Amino acid sequence: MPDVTNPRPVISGQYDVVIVGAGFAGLYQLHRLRLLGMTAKVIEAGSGVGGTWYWNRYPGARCDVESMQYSYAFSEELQQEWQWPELFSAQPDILKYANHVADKLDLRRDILFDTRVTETRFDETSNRWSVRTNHGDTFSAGFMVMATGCLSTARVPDFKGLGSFKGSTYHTGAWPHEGVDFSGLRVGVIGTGSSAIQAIPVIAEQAADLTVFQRTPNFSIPSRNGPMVGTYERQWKDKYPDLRADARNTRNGILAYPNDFSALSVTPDERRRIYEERWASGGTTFMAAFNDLIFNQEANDTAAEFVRGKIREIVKDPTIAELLAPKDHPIGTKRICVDTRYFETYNRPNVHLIDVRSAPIEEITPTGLRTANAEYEFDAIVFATGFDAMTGALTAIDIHSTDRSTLKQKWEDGPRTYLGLMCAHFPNMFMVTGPGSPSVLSNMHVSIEQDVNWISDCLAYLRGNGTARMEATQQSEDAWVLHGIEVANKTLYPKAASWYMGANIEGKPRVFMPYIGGVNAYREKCAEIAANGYTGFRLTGPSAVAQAAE
Ligand code: NA7
Repeated sequence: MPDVTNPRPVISGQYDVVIVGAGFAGLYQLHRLRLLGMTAKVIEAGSGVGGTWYWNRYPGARCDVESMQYSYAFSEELQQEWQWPELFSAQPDILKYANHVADKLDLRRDILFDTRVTETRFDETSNRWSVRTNHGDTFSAGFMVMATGCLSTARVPDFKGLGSFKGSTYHTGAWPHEGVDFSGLRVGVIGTGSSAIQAIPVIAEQAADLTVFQRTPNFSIPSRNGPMVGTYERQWKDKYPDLRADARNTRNGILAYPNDFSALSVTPDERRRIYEERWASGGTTFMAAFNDLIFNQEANDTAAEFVRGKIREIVKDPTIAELLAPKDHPIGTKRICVDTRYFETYNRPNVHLIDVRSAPIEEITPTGLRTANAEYEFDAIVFATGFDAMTGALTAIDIHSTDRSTLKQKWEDGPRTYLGLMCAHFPNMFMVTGPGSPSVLSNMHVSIEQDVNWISDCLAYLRGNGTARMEATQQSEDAWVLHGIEVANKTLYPKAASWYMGANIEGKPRVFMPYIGGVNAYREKCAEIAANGYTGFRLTGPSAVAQAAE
């Protein structure tokens, strides 16, 4: 039975490609397929476009990559005409941009909203996917492109008593569209990741009283956000094609003007001067202060200690400052946060910090929550508890392989892909920014365009060569997984219990999921594989695209 609250007539159809998700990846993929003359249907769970920026409407939500860089590069007209109001745009502006792109390219007519893909099966005779939705729709497609996003499955820990709370509860990743007014309320926020760090200063200004429950403190750098300055915008727009190309050739797809020398190669005074400079300019590019911060523990310690020193300077109560100063992971090995007056917020009399590492949350109660130490009463609880990152949206769908298992079963011990783009035994299924690609370690727009361009070129090649079926070989997948582990182990990243490692979900295997070799190296590898006729993939059969078009 369809599990929908809003039933509608069942739909069916045949397409060259079904795209799952209408975030920035799905929108661009649809555009590229249209340019190739292929038929495509996008299936989207939300009522609108924008993906992450459709769902994450919590107060203070904004991108931690500068907007001049966190935007599409594929259209010179688009990048020239669009004006970002702030350096780091807020969620409503980014969503406005996604809607503008959808309107400008007339994308909506091929998007099915309010619909979730629930099950997909590959028919080995026709070499086509059958795609089912929660409304009972069935679609047939030669290819599937999973543009499902890396942080799209919001997750609330399995707290005892969840649901018993009489007040209001919210998750940052599924925020009510009408907004929430916390004025005069006693609010509890659980979590201190990026979302909480952005939301807490804003909620604190509204709420009568705000209590933050912190398990692990995070490193955060001030964003120095402000209104977009005309001359700065002009500098970008005048040289956009060159600057975009430069960004694609960096490790993480962000122009950060890194210093190409070790933190240990300069005197302590010089090191401090460089950190001060980066702290003053703000943002994630702090980590580009030296070239060995993610490789060398001793170098990393200097950056971590600098930031801990800043926290101690900002937060007036030394006990709270010490609680907020991260000591359990190297800086940058959990997603570094970017904030606007986060640490300053703890100087407010209406804000309290509770350490739930030493006294964990034991139960959500009808009136609030109870930790091992005390009971707290609230009118509202905000779960800023993150996502089933990178794999959650894919394993939530029953994607059946050709060897009678599902993707969820295949990935029981951690995700396995070739280039993050395809998996063995899942023919004709592409992933945009899948696990095993740089994805969340990069400027997502850069990685999305890279993957969508590669997939689109590949589909054109398959059509041109009369190929109906493409699949990663087991051998190439195994080799890529091994390479991913080797590259990760050369860095400090595996030292952190992060969502990159699946460590935020109890029972999720601890595997470093994104590819940390750099977007530049990854791009070259993908291009080389394509240029050599898609090495590591098995290509067979008469053209599925041609068949669908007949
Ligand atoms: P994150 O970064 O996964 O943060 C989730 C937070 O919730 C983090 O502080 C967790 O602590 C905390 N958490 C999770 N479970 C619990 C329990 N059971 N008790 C107490 N605290 C808990 O998600 P965000 O939404 O903030 O950010 C995700 C990404 O979105 C971000 O990195 C950017 O790329 C954008 P923990 O650290 O696990 O101890």
